[in-house]
Amino acid sequence: MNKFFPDVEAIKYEGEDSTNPLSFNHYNPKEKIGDKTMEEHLRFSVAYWHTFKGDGSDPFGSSTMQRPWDDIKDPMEKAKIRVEAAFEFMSKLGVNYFCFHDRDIAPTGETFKKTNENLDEIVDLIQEKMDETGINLLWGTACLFDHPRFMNGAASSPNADVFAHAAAQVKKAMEITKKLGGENYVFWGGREGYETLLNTDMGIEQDNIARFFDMAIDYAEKINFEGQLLIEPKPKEPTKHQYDFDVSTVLAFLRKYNLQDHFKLNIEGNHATLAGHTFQHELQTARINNALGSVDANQGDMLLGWDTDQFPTNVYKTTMAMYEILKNDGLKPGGLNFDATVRRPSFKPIDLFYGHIAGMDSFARGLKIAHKLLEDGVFEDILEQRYKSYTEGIGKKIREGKVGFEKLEEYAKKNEITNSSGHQERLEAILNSYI
Ligand code: XLS
Ligand code: NI
Ligand code: NI
Repeated sequence: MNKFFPDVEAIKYEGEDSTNPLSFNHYNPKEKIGDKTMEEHLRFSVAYWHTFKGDGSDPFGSSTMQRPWDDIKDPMEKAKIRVEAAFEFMSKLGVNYFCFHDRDIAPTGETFKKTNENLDEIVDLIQEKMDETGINLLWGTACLFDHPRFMNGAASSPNADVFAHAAAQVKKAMEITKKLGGENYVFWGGREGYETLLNTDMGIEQDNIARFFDMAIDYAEKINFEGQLLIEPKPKEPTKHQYDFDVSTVLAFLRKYNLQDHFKLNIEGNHATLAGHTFQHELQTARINNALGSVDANQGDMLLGWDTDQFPTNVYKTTMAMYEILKNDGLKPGGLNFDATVRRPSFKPIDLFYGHIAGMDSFARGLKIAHKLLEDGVFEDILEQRYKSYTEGIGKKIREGKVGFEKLEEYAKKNEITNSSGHQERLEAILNSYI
């Protein structure tokens, strides 16, 4: 496989001093960090939509990207060439996983039936390439936001015919995900939200989404799909207010409808910041609720209020993300999916390699630093000290539910309080010394 990116050979780890832009400085797949190799920890995945479908168009201008399939006109031919190029790209990059939406891999046909036939043909080709390269499917999903029929949402649409169509589409997407051995299935509520409450009944819409999830659980069981079901929170865009706003909102939703045992969350860096949180906040909120399933590894731009889906290159953020992931005992069967796209002026095919290499190296560095932080027990020791008052005396009684307001009043009357400093600046300096 050396047809579409002839100038690039397999990307290798060359160590920190290498200046070869087509090498890894940090990501050394077989190197052990603690008890697992880097590739086992990181489980990198390429997002089919950005890397093989993204053309650089934005609301102000048309496509800029130069891609090996540009000259091919026939949509099915193009889809096949994309598959071939994709597997050459992923093999050379050395990732073990990829993710797709149904509509990324195959073009829509005149009818629903024809669309599914197109899908089946491409899925067979993908299967062949997966067998040939050993690359696996991290997750599949359905695109329920591009087609005009989803203008008012999919499962949350006020139009029951749209709900039915969305169900049929997800049914098929689950089938192909299973067929390809997908390890997870993702639900991102593309247009599940609203533009104005003047025409929206949130109660009905959310009940309907929950019904949709019930049906998905039933169908997964029926076809014996054993992958993890994931929900990906996002606060806004494309709608003004998305129902899966952030981790806490999704957890509350799952609990209200008694769905919590069936889903984990797929957390995206840029979606966290759009919701007014840090990436780490969202990861930790999921982790402490036993719901951290997978990660869409990207970053936003602090000055832009939308989902810029940039490659994650901020080492502070990748470090704290890996810190949470290590504390979660990994992501498996989830992984780190680069839901990220090269900037519009990074239009050369080689930029696809540069983008992924930058992201992979940033996460590999984050992994090494986070591992060291944990090994040295840096923050663990600090936390232990900080919450010590709950391990003995009155604090222990509070934790164990042995005292109420009256006992605490008695205690408070007799005891003076001595507070300790949070030492935030000192902690930030310690973190710096590790980075
Ligand atoms: C969009 C989402 C999307 C999901 C998959 O903002 O991140 O790409 O990851 O549907
Ligand atoms: Ni995403
Ligand atoms: Ni996104």
